[in-house]
Amino acid sequence: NESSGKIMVTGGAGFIGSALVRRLVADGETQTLNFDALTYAGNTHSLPDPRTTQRYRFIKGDIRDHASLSGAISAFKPDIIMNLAAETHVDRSITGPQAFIDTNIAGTATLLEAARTYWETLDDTRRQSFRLHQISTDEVFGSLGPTGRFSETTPYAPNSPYSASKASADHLVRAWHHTYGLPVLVSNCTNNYGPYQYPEKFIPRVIVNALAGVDIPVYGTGENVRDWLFVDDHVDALLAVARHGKPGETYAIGASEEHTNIEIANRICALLDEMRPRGSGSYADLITHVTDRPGHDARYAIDATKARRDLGWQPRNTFETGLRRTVSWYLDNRHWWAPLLDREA
Ligand code: NAD
Ligand code: TDX
Repeated sequence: NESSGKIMVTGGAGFIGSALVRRLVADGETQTLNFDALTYAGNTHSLPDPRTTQRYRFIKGDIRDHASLSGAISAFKPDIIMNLAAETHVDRSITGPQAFIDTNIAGTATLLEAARTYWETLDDTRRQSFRLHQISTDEVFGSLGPTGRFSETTPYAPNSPYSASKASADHLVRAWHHTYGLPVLVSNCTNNYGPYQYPEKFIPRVIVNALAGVDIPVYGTGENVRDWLFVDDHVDALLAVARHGKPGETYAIGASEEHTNIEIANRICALLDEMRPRGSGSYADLITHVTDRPGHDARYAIDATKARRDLGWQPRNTFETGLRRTVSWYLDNRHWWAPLLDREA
């Protein structure tokens, strides 16, 4: 059965994790355990209420805490563990790298050990079918020039404290497979966007600043390119990898939607001009070029041929449709994001 089984999601109160949890709880028969430390990026307002369904449980816990992790794992007995718990904002990794090293590297190592201890106690059938899925990023591959794309065979060359910490985690996951035989999967996805993304990230930052009538900060020239995937399409890919991927393999995920930052800022402003016209002028008047991010990667792009071929995955949204859905969601859900801005002020 596609949707049966028990899935433990770490980091399920974040942007992508909450989209995954909402999907699992809405679909079928899956029992879902969400294990999340609720850092600044974790938000229970993005999640179902555990009191309304038997199929969803939430534990506030830290992946760096071996005792709490192994307690949760041995009580829940997952068939699949999907690790989305991470520090994720590149700019924060530049001003404060230690949390990235602690959660992304040490936390992943702690999770691998807790998962291995549990996995070794399983009977043969369940040992064979168990999966640990590490959710990674295309940023581990470094920066591209104007041409070419990353794929599963691209060597790792991370440039920021964030991407170096994610690369380290991926190497640990690989080693736990090679050394102990733990059935692991890794997926490396491009930039995600969509509802419930914390307004420190570029696309929600543009939307909420425009609506507040304050400067929209574009780093440097704005010519940097990212390859964008709508978050629900990433959730489709994650479930395909977790349920149908081959242990020990990695999957590159992306929709081949490459856009420069300046183009995106202008497109969001044009959508807002259409959906919520300003009194005077265009929202684009707020776009301001600011000091560049140190070590700012020029371009990311993914060749997702393997995931499309081996898993039959394909994105359902174009950037056009996904961006429109995202802008409307932020227009309709100010109550979700406004308190986050107040907290930062
Ligand atoms: P996010 O920052 O929105 O959420 C991270 C979640 O992890 C939060 O709920 C937070 O409370 C939790 N968390 C942090 N430290 C923890 C710890 N020590 N123990 C338990 N929980 C902890 O992140 P996101 O954008 O949803 O990203 C999820 C994963 O996907 C990350 O591994 C990230 O590297 C990866 N990824 C993200 C993108 C993207 O564009 N957002 C793209 C590719 C890959
Ligand atoms: O205010 C801004 N102005 C700006 O020009 C911000 C926040 C960003 N930018 C630029 C930097 C990047 O070129 O926009 C681009 C996207 O920036 P982010 O949203 O910070 O994403 P990025 O650095 O590309 O990393 C994201 O994608 C890969 C996620 O944050 C990572 O967690 C994921 O792994």
